[in-house]
Amino acid sequence: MIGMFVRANLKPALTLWYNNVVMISKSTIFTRPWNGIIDCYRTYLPVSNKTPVVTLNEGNTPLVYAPHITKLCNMPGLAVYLKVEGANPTGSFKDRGMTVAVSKAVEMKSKAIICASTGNTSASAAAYAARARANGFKMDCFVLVPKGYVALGKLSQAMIYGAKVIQVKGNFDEALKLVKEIVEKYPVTLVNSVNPFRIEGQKTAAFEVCEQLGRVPDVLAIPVGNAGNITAYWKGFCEYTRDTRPKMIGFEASGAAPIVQNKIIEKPETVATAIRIGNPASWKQAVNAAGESSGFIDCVTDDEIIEAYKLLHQKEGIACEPASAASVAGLLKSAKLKKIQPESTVVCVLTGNGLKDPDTAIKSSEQEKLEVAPDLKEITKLLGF
Ligand code: AN7
Repeated sequence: MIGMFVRANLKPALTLWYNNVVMISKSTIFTRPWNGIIDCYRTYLPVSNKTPVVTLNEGNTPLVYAPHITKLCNMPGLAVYLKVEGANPTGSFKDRGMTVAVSKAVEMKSKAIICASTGNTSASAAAYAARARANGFKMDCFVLVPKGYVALGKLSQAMIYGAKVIQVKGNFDEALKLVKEIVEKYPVTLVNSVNPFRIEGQKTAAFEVCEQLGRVPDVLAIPVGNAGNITAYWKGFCEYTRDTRPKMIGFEASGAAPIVQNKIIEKPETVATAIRIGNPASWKQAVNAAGESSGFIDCVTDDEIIEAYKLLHQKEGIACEPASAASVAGLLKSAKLKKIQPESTVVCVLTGNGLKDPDTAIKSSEQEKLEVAPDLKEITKLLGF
């Protein structure tokens, strides 16, 4: 009854469902549509049959082999895979957490959600609030974002999904402090990753990685901002299997590296605005994940981030936003320093979609803007023929 990819030590629900395919025997395969992470991993999540599931069919994102990055690491037997979380409904991993957080908010009769955000959380919250309304519930969405430091795609998402967007003349850390004060006094649910339901939902990405790979990876490389996602992946791996766990290696941007520097950064700065965070809410949990897994948390410069961002697009054909490229930049840095073992299977998490930040894409592309008359000769000359 067990397919070739399914390991003997998996728990029942995971043994039964391999990527939404139930393998009865090698010759009999039943499939059903993908209905999101709560549907697939229900037994691992804090939901009951009374929870009204608010979903956009998030999850089930591609895991893609990366031949060029594998080669660049220059280590015998190493293999690098990319978990493309930009393929989620609003273009980031936040959707995994938001489906659980908003479903639970609805279950608890909440009528409004709020978050502080560097952009992706606000886009996701706005979308799932809209979906809750579609399901017949009252659900307002309020988002506080740092003015001038949110990528264009994300800001436009929060606005068109119908959230009330408040641009704060301050940074993310200040905005988070404010929303924490607001939820103390007013009837509104906080959906930042300090909400434990967010972590529960996001841990499902670790389940998927193991299922898609057919094994637990040796190393998981991940960007670190507010440190919720590294916390969630570690929880997921710990729940998935007892005997093998990956080394968790997390990467902050060097201008916003409170964990690496072991101090709060009052004025964080980085091109990767998603992780422009100076006082991460899940700081301790991130340090714990790195420590328990024999991994580490390091930082990468903006130049290293942009270099990885360009090579992901140009040498792998895989799009992501700058913050996501921190995982690959970090892996390349670590491989060079021999902090990765040969023969390792490495998964880099690409947290957000490339279309989120068109400004940085255009700035980084170094393409000349070629403009000509509609003239065949002129054009073929430009093409080099
Ligand atoms: C693309 O949206 O914090 O370490 O407010 O958007 O779990 O914070 C975004 C974070 C990495 C870091 N990559 O994840 C927000 C927000 C992308 C992100 C991170 C974020 P955490």
